[in-house]
Amino acid sequence: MRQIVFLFLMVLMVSNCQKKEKTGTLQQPQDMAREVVEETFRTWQSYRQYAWGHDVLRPLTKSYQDWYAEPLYISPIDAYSTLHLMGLTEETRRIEKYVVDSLDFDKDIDAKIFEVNIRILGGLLAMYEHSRNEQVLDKARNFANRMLPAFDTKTGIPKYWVNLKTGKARGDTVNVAEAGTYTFEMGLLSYYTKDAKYYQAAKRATLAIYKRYSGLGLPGDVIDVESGEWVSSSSHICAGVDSYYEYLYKSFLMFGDPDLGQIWEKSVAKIHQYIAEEHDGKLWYGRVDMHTGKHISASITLYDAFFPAILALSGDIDRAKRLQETWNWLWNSFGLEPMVYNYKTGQPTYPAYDLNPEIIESAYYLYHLTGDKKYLKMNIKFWEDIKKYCKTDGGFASIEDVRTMKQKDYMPTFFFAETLKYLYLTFTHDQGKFDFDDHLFNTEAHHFKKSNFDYPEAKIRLGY
Ligand code: DMJ
Repeated sequence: MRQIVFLFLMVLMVSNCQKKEKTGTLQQPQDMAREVVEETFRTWQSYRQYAWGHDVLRPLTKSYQDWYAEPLYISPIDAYSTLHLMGLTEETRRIEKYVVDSLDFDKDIDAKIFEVNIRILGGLLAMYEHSRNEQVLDKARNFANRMLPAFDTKTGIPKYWVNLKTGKARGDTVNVAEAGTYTFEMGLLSYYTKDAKYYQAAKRATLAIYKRYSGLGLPGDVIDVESGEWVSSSSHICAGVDSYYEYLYKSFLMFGDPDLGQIWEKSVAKIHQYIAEEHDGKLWYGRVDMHTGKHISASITLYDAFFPAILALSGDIDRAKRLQETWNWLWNSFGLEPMVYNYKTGQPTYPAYDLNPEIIESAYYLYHLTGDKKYLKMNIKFWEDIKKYCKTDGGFASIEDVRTMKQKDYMPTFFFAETLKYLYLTFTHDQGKFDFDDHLFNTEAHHFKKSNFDYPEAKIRLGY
C-alpha cells in the first residue's frame, strides 16, 4: 500500500514538473516583457551599485571598467532611451540630472569617433528627443563640436580618434563604418539646432566613400582618410562596413535627402549582385574583391545580422526572411552566435558572443512587418538562451567561447541600449504601445519619431 501511495506521489510530481516546463515555454509575451523589464532594472541597479559614474559594468567581479583614462558615462547615456521606453522614470531623471549637472566633456582623452558618435551623441540626442531639456541639447552640441575637428581631413572622412579637450585628431586609416556612420546623428543635431554644419560634415564623409566605389559599384573596407586610397579592397556588409549601408537608408528615410536614397538603391543592388551567395541551401553574404567581384572569403560576423532588418524596412521582405533563417540556424547551431564564423568550413574563427542585438533586432522588424509569430518565437528563444548562458548575479556577462559558454567579465553598453530594448519591443508589440512605423532607430537603437522631422524643413536646416 505504501508503495502505491509513493508511486502515486511520484506520478503527480512528474506531471507537475511537465506542466511547469510547458507553461515555461508557452509563456505569454506580456510575461516575457515584464521579465525583460525586471531584468533590465536588476542589471541597472547592479550598474548603479558597482559602476556608477563609469563606462561599463563588469558583472562577474561586480566592478567597473572605463574605455579611456577618464570615464565618459557611456552605459547610462546608452541605457537612457531603453529605460525611458520601459517607463523607468526615476532612473531616467537621475541620468538626465547627472548629465546636466556633472558631465563635462572637457577631458584630455582621445575618443574613438565612431563609437562615441553612435553611443554618446546618439544617446544624448535621444535624451533630448524624449525630455526636450535644452540643457541636454547643449551637452549634445558641445560633444559634437568636440568631434568635428576629426572631419577636417583632405577627403572629409574623419580620423579614427579625436582628443576631446584639444581637438587634435589622429589615425589615418578607418573602415567604411567608421567613415560613414554619422549622417543620422549629425542630421538630427542639425535639425534641432538649425545649424547645417554637422550634417554637412557627415554627408561629405559619406560621399567621399561613394566617390571611391570601384567600377563594379562596390566599396572596399579600409581607407586612408588623407589620400583617399583604399587600404583593403575587400567588399562586404560585415562588421567594419555594416552601419554605413544602414545609415544611407535610414538617414534618407528620416530627412528625405535624395542623394542618400539613390546611393542606397545603387549600393544594395550591387550587394545582391556580387556579395550574396547560396551555400548549403542557405543565403549568405561573404566577402568579394571590390574590383573583380570574385569571392575571397566566407568569413562573416554576427553584426551582419542587422541586414535582414534593413532589407525588411526597405520592402525586400523575401530576402530578409531568407537571411534571417540563416542567422537563426547559426544561433541554434551553437546556442548563441559566434562573433566570426566561416560558412564554408563551418567553423567559428572568433567564438565570442558579446550580448549583441542584431539577430534580435531583425526578428523584431520581421515580426512587425510580417506579423508572423515565428519571429516572436525566435526572440523568445534568443532571450531564453541569453538568460541560460549569460545571466549572472551582477547582471549579464558576455561569452568568451560559444562552444564552452565560458563567461567573461564585461557587459557592453549596447546590451542596455539595444538587446534589452528590442526584446522588450518584441514582447510588447501586440499591446500596440509603440508605433514602429513612426520611428527610426540609430545603429545603437536610440529611437526617434519620424513625424518630428519634416522633409522641407530638413532640407533647409540640414542644407542639402
Ligand atoms: C553596436 O554598437 C552598434 O549596433 C554598431 O553599429 C555595431 N554593433 C554593435 C552591437 O553589436
